[in-house]
Amino acid sequence: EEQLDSIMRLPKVELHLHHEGAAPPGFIRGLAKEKSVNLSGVFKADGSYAFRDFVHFLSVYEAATSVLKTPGDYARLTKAVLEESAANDVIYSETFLSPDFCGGGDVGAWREYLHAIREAAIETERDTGIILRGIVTCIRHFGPDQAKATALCAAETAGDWIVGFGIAGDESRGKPRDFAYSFDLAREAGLRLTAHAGEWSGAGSVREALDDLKVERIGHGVHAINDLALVDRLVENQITLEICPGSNVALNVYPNLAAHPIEKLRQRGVKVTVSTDDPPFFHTTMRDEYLNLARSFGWDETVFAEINDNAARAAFCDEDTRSRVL
Ligand code: ES4
Ligand code: ZN
Repeated sequence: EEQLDSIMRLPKVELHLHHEGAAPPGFIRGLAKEKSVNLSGVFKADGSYAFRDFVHFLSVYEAATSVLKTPGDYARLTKAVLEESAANDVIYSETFLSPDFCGGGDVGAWREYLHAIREAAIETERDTGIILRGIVTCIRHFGPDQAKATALCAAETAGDWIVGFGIAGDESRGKPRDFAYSFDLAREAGLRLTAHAGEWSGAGSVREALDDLKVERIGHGVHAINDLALVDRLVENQITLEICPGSNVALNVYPNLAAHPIEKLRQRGVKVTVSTDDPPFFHTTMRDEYLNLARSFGWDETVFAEINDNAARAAFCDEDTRSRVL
């Protein structure tokens, strides 16, 4: 128990966190009340987020985040999110941000949202030490045209603390290659690349993300375990997986943590990392993730040191920043 306690309190690098998806339900409910927005259907009777499955989750997510209307709202959200992460001993966090939710794809509005988020992050870094970097993310089910607008926003704001470009959303819609233009544009602007793949689709979607989008990290990627030649490729090319075990169990990708392939992938030499995805939606925190992995797989501090080192090395920040979290 004493050992679990010190594992829980280890400093952590988190690479896969959706900025709005980290909003505590009480925060969203409070904003809805202030703005007289009706959020019926978003919450269960106990106050937690209500959803049946992943596609329903995406629509509840959009409804909940519709109360985030101004750069000031995002500043408040950023403080709430980073304070919660810091309370879980997270020292460095990369969050997914979308112009689709922040200004509707207009570059000028997007800049104002980013400025507000950045100011709030600097203030929270001063108070808690936590470092924030941003990954601009297009939404797959909004289609390739909207993704191009997102990539243009990303290219315009690359550098400083905006370090990456990615894709999230409904994996059943479209193909990675439909988004290749946007990823090329982001890469040429100097952004590092990651893509959600292999969460809802099979190992083939991970191959497509690598071949067609040329990403260096994969969000989830857990279904790679069904294709051992692909696993070898991930090992050889040091592709890091942003694994979110609690999210996968909450959304029933796996029935329980014992059935989750994170340990098999790690044993085969894949660079695995641990993140929370949308923590209040999935009733998890970084401390919970660490505790549950220690309990399910018997991971000790040496294993967590390896996991966290993988995350620090795969972080999209500059080398000075990396040296502060290694
Ligand atoms: C997601 Cl678009 C989006 N938002 C939050 N979490 C996600 N997971 C996959 N796509
Ligand atoms: Zn995600």
